[in-house]
Amino acid sequence: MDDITNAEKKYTASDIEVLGELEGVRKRPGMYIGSTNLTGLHHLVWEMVDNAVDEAVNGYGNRVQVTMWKDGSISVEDEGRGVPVDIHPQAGIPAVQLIYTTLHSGGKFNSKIYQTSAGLHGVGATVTNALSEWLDVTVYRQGKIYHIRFHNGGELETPLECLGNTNKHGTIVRFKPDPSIFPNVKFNYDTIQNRLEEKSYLLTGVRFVLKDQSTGSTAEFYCQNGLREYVESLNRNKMPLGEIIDFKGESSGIKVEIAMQWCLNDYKENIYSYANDVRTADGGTHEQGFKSALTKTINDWALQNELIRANQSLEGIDIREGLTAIISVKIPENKLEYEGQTKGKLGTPEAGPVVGGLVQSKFLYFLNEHKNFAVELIKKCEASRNVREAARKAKEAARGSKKKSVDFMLSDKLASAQSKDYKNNELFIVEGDSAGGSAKTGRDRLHQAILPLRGKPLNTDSLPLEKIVENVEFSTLIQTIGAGVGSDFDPDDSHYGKIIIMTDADTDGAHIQTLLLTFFYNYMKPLIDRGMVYLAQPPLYRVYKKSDPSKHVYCWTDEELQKAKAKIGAGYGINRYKGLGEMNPSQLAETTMNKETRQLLRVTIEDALIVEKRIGTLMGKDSAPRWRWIQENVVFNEFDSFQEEIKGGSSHEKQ
Ligand code: 1YM
Repeated sequence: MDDITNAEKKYTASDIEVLGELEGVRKRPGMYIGSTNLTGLHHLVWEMVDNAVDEAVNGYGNRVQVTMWKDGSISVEDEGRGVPVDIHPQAGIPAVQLIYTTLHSGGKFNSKIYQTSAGLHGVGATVTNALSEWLDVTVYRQGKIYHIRFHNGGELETPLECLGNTNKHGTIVRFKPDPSIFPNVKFNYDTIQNRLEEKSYLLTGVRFVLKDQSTGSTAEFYCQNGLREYVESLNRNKMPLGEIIDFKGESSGIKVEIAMQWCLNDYKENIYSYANDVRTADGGTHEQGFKSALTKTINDWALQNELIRANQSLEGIDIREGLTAIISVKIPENKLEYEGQTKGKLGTPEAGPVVGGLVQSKFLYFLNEHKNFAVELIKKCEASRNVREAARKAKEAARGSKKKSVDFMLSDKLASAQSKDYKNNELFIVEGDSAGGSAKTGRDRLHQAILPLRGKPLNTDSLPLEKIVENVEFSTLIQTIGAGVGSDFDPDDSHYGKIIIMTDADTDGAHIQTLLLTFFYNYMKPLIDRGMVYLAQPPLYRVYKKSDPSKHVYCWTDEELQKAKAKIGAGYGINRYKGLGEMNPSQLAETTMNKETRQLLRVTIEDALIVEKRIGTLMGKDSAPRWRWIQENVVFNEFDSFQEEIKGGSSHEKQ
């Protein structure tokens, strides 16, 4: 303990350096956590969860708890060895203090074969500290309880102290994010819950607990069958073809685990890959190895069993339609490579052949053992190919010789933009003919096109593409965008840089938004990934001066309404807009369409995985839970730095 009291030392050169590093993180948070929107905010939690999980993976403790507190702080707790507290020989300060205040201390303590931390390699503790109003670390280690506290972005507030004896071991980190860094400091229960659930599938045997002290909600995730349960949960609301297939293997020091299942009423490929338990959203060598081996194995088997001829081989894209697959690889630190700036794409070359070899041997064995299934699967792949070819022919026909007649066919509904500068063109999909009329009159003809929708669009979830192309509204939309559909969709061909959904601000409008977003998500997902889909934001009120109505203010929220009333002063009148149709063309243009004055919300999907899992439930007959879910999970934001989440009900029950 003497050592620890010595830590209350005076200001030294190394302290100045520390402050410089923390200041660096505060100046450029984006470099460390990507952004300061909600994704960045939650990154702070993932860093702490990863540190706790690393400890469990190394065999110390098997329970990780996250608690959301009423004061807006959050804590992460593990039952590991406790962060070391002894004085670091060179730095002369307790190890825990060093770990939480310097950017390069992590590596010195981390001597693991498989680096699992999501990107920050042990500097996560410092980054979280630097971006917090305050942060408390409580360590239960070797029979003692220790505590240290930082404030104002990592400044030491309470030096390490010993609080007494204990027979527990582990670490609790509690922190409150700094509101001067994050525009929105409210943690989202669902986001955290989903991340913990995902972790529980990857790390079998670790129990994850989430508690929200404000609402009393709790969730617990524990799983023994790993990836099988993961696939099961993703396919919960679908019609599977055959059972879940899984296999494991290891070669060249790389461990591989795969689980997969095809579904009949899903038309996407749902492949989620991980390297050392961190999601590789952009795939990489492991995913590539999986895909090539899958294609080869199925074609070889089909050929051998005379189900296809030599020149008729099936394409990967048709084989993967409706497939849900989880690929998890564990790669030793010295072989771990990523491609590009982010950690989204695995680069380790050996991972390809290791995964591929495993799939070829084990999946071939499986097909031989399950001949009926194999025959059904190949039939399904052929059906996918036929549909895809029909769609391609239709697209070529539309693009090529028949171009004029397509324009003609569209012309009665679509008011097209004059410019051919596609990137700067905008397509407004407008609810109702009357609003469509106003929008046509009020728009910027050079760059804005209007496509009015009559009534509710078709619910496209689980519908085969053939049925969707038969639907007039959707076939018009597909042709208007001009970039194909489904596996054939190429966002580079889009005739519009922004696709803007403009509906009334009521439940019908919300339902139409959901139905259109479902279609974009299932059949034109790259549009969402590239941030090309937006929701228009018509104002809810106009407050004007009765004696001079040219003096007026538009309001989008009740708060703005109160301010506007005060601003206009005595003798004000209020228009409450129930729908787009209540505005005249110039009002609609000024408030909702004009680039200079409108507000747009960009649609981004925080985590496609969450959407995938939930969308089946969402697209049921009852629209209320669906809309609530969209409100809670789809983040609508205009700029990356300004992220607004439209909150629905406060319930957090699992759907
Ligand atoms: C809620 C957060 O950080 N637990 C935790 C962290 C560490 C240790 C134990 C630990 C590691 C080692 C030896 C070792 C450490 N993390 C770091 C760094 N929970 C939480 N529990 N003894 C204890 O790796 O050898 C350093 S120690 F740098 F990654 F942050």
